[in-house]
Amino acid sequence: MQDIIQKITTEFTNRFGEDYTLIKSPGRVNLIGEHTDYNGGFVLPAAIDKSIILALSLNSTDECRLFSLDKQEAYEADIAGEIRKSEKAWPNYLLGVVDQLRKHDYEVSGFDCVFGGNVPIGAGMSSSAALEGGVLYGLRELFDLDIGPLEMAKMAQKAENEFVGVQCGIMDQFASLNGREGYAIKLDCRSLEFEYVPFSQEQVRIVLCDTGVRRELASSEYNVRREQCEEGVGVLQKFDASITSLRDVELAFLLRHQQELDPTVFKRCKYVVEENKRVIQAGKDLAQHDLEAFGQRMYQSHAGLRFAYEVSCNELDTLVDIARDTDGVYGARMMGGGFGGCTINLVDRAQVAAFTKRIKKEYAEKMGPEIDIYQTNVSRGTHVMAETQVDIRN
Ligand code: GAF
Repeated sequence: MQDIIQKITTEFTNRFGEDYTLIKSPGRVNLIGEHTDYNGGFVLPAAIDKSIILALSLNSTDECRLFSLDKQEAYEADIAGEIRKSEKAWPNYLLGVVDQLRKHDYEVSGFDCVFGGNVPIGAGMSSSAALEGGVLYGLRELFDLDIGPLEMAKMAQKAENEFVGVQCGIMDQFASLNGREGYAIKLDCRSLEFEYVPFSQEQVRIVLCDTGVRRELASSEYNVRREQCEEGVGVLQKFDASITSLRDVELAFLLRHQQELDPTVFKRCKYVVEENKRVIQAGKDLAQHDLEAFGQRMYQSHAGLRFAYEVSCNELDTLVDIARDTDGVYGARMMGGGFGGCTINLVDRAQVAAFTKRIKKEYAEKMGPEIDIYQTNVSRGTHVMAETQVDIRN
């Protein structure tokens, strides 16, 4: 990370000068609770030690001057009037945030920003939420805006919905902005009430296995899943007007109304209703340090995502199958939106090396390519690292 910080500060200094605020904004893992956030349900994510770093400063113009270190690409946008979407994808993550600030009547004018990081793109670790939250946090600092953490998460989510076009829920932005070192976050995505659940990595490590698969269809299929859930709610509401999301639906009620639902919609709804229950139980398992029980729920979650929600893929299933057969693994499942990206594995600390070796070898034998494996630590959410170049160590 130190080398990335150095590159960003050097690039910023060369392009825009020596005054900047440095923000660190983490990616996230999700222990359990997939595709529940936009259904008003529960999730159990945590911020991690892979981050996007942003250097920002005011420039007293009406221009946003942006530079992506990873792409080695600059972009300038006039933000005097309405904020217009860029034809390139990456500037929209930042412009979407400026647009949200304007829509909420916060005064924002021109700024300079250089950013880059080590959250693998498209791997399901939420590099996009890290960027959105990071730029929002940075602009809050620069313009001294009075925005609370919950409002920030909502605005960062909206930026993605409206400027990037993925109808994501709030989990990723919330986790990135509000993470705490050594804790997972049990979040009620409807009320935004949350509690920090201690997640000690003394006994267990979070290991991410990256299939390397990045599929275009991920975002279109994501939006389709959302619509199917909404269709289900629309039907079920006719039988109980108090239902506003799948969060309100009991399994027995759903089963009673199976015939009224399209079979695919029924499958999707059933998965969500069951996953919500699992998150609540898994939160208790974690609080009681019952990793065995927690891990079993991860496998159940994966099976639901694979067979009922149908957002997994052969590569992810293969990784979970190998993990299940490997000593020292408490649980494994696909993580994030699906169709590629990573599996999350809870692995006994003493067995991590053996696990890594075995999964790399078996995956390559079965599927061909080598996979990337990351060990992660549960870390602090978005924060200011330094106001100038002097202190860039934390
Ligand atoms: C993506 C989305 F951005 C999240 O809001 C969430 O829905 C997740 O997929 C699935 O749980 O990461």
